[in-house]
Amino acid sequence: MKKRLLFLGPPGAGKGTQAEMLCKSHDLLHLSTGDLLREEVASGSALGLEAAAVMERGELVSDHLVLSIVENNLIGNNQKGWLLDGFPRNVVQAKALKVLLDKIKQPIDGVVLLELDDESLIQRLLGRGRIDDNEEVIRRRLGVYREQTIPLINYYSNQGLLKSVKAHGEINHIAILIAEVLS
Ligand code: B4P
Repeated sequence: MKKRLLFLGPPGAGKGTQAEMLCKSHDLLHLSTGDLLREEVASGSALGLEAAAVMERGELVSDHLVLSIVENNLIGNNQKGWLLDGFPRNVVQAKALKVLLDKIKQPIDGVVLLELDDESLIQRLLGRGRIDDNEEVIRRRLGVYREQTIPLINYYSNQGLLKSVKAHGEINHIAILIAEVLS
């Protein structure tokens, strides 16, 4: 199975849910920029306070902050592979990631796009109820996804790396579909 992976998809598509399962079963390092940012917020650091306000509005945290978090966690990792969940989220982040991965000689070998319709996304996120999971903020996050993250679909598809998976239905069924496209 491919071992250096990205998960792309709209908020609520299940990136975090599926990434956790796949990383456990295949001993991959799971790097979720959303989780790492929430840890930064919980620590009460100055950077965390800045990130909290941005996340509560449903916007993207600065590329600089996210990139330094990813770099710190990827360099020195000695697991068999890694899965970046929710990163990159725009073309600037994708290009910076390429520079980093070229430096450490660990190219991406697969990108999984989880696809789900807006109404299902909204229902899932309202059901979870995190601070940024109210309807107004969810709609803003979907807008940010369309404007900034969707261009990455062509970016990775042009490199022959993209595999799409329909992310509706049972969690275990989706996990099987993901394993199939990565085998
Ligand atoms: P993230 O933490 O990445 O969260 P997400 O995209 O909203 O959720 P995800 O797709 O992982 O959904 P999940 O599995 O949890 O981002 C939050 C914020 O952090 C962003 O808005 C941004 O501000 C900031 N951020 C993160 N990365 C950034 C970056 N690179 N640059 C800048 N800013 C960044 O699933 C959602 C719910 O659905 C859960 O309740 C789950 O249980 C449920 N679910 C999952 N699969 C299901 C299924 N098959 N059926 C039914 N329910 C399901």
